[in-house]
Amino acid sequence: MPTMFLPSHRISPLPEPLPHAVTRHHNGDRASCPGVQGAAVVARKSYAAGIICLLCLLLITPFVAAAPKDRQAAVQTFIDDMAARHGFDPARLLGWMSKARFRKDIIRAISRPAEARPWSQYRPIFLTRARIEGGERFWRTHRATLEQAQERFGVPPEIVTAIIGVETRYGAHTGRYRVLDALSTLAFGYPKRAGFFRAELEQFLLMTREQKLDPLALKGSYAGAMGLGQFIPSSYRAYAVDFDGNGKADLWDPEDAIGSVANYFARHGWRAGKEIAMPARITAGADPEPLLKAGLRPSLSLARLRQAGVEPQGDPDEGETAALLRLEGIAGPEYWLALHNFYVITRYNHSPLYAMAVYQLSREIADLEKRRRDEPVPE
Ligand SMILES: [Ca+2]
Repeated sequence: MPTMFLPSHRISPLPEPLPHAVTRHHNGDRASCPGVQGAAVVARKSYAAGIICLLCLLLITPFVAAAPKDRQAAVQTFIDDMAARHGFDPARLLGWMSKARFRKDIIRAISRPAEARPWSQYRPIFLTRARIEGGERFWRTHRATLEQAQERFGVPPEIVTAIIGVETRYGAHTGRYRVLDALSTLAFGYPKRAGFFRAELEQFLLMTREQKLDPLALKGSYAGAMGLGQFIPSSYRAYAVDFDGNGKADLWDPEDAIGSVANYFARHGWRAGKEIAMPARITAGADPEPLLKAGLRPSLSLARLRQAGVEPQGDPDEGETAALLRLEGIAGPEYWLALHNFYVITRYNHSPLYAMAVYQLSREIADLEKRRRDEPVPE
């Protein structure tokens, strides 16, 4: 059973929106609450602090049983820090954190070693008939929004659609974990990535305040990624846009998700109308190893690649630079030129297999969309 981080001593309704520039000071009315292992609890009035302490004491038993002392202390430090730096009401924060549940299944999920699947096994997960059909349907349903996103950000519909398809099957699976549970569990129960997830928890609380969202209500992946495009909180704050203009960037809403994914790509340097990747052939006797070691950044000129025996199987723009990739395909090694826009896809997820899956899915979706548009089938 999931266990709590802190005792619940206050029912917190929707977060009270606070302008994030405002920092509240509590000089003079800081009261120490022994119920939270000596950690300070800030209250505006001393009698309020007294009531809080009393409630802490009343509810301490399940908490002590549930959470190690160092975790309680880390949570309290986090609360104090959020109050001092961002002007959050500490009692409200304590209310939220007391409802956060420590989930061992999240620790297990993140601790699982990443499987190094070869491309031959990775590709069939994403390049399925259902996902291609789903992409064409998503495109048809959201055609106007996808076209607006292309106009504004230069990112084509098939790329935005493929990202949303790979991440969440077009919104069908946006995550079943409460984001507050996921981020709290990883921030305070997974030392290996504690710094990263504490920063994401901070971003999450800032984001819910800015967007007037309930931090207890939002769900996402076990790592706290949210919405159709699975943005972590720092990305949400940096790249989410209110694309339908209703005053809120809501990444569970397809229109806002489409605009936000396109914005993410634009901000990471997507070049409109440019190629992404193309197959390459290695001429007999050539040794591609040194070129493969150059990494994912597109740092090799086409002249250098040709000189080393790499022949692009396409018509690349001669000004482009590329990286050379080797993937273990069903029929043996496949070589690919990964161009600048391929590198941009890896800014969304660093795996070259991920980027290749997105690229190939985008091509399949675009082909199907074109066929259906040319020859509409009766529904
Ligand atoms: Ca919106």
